[in-house]
Amino acid sequence: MDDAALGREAWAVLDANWTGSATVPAPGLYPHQWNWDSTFVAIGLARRDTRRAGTELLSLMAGQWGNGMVPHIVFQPVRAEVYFPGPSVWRSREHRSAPHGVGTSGLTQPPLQALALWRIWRHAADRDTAAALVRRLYPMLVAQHDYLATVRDLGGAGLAAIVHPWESGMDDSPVWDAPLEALPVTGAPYRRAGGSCGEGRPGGHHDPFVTLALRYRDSGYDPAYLRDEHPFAVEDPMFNGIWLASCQALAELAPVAGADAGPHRAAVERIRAGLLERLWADGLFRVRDLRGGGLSQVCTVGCFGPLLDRELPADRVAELVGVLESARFMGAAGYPVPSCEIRAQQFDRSRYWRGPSWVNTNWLLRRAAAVHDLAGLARILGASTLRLVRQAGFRECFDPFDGSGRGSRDFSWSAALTLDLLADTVEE
Ligand code: 2M8
Repeated sequence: MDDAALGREAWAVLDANWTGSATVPAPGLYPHQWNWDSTFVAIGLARRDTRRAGTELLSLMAGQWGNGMVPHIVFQPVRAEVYFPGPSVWRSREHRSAPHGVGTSGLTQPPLQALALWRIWRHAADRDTAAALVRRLYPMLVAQHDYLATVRDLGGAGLAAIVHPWESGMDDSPVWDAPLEALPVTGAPYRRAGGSCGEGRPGGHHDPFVTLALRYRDSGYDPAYLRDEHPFAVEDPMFNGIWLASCQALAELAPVAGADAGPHRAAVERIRAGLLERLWADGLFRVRDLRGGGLSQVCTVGCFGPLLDRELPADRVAELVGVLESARFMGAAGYPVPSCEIRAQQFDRSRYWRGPSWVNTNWLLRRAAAVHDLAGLARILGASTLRLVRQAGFRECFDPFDGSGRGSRDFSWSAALTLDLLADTVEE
């Protein structure tokens, strides 16, 4: 299939998954708006349709809570209970800080929105529309970052902690196994049958996910409960790497919004220092369990998140890229980048976030390669990602050895980021 035909197919997927104001991740299993899915979609739309990219972000931010948190799901009014856990589980409308016009989850996801806005700004043909969008979104993004820097600095060292595996976006990653196993057992069952990577998502395994969500909800989504009692609190290098890149983006967008870039630059320095001091060990960034488990041993694609920092010291960049290109990750996979280190005991080529390759993480690593002027690596990542979708379609994820598709079909971020890759030559 030539590039033009692939691009048309990608647009058709995005149009089919468009609700009129937002794009759902995939038909069927995911009928609502997800935080980072929508933001990847906005990145894909950025070069061709500034207005629709803006609408996508604005509809997500309509779910923002008064405390600044941007929820991981904004529920669509129709088919609200098709997805578990739906609005009746989260009960966001009962919380004074949550928006009342729309139901949301009570958790967040990687804060990619400022980076997406920067991409929209950078690529927009219509400068006035883009500038107006920046001015509108900027205060919302500042509030989001303030929330992360205050309520979520559970380790007290400048990093944001996640309080549920769903917040990472990499739900079943083996890095959560140890903190989840340490949780007290309770009877809150995960009720969804099947699943997107249904072959790899046994319901029982997700019971602790429900327990954690209910405990946080029943605290009244209380910051003091998160700080003092919540049993899952983890500093994740991908979440914080994305946050850092979004702070760099806000620093560049601040003058467009008539604001001072200084606080964003200070945040970048703070997050970088936190990453290097707290998460770096044995040549990689690792996940830190704040509830006593220390640094994780298993390495996943999330360990490369801080490569998104264009000012990461060159020796760290070289070490990380060495691991990424080695047989532990890209070097032994036909279709990079596996979501878990291949030689790890926990690696599973078909199980959701425990081995398959994903378009969104490939895109992030490709951007990281580009910001460090690693043109060869960026080219390989772009070309192998396009090879995956050409051969298997816009699937949710892919077998890293033979490239076969896994999980949902017509998956929005796979289609949207394909558009970006098709439009791109190595940049920055
Ligand atoms: C997956 O997560 C949701 C929960 O948020 C689920 O499994 O039900 C993850 O792959 C996540 O990264 C993604 O945002 C979401 C929707 O595509 O699905």
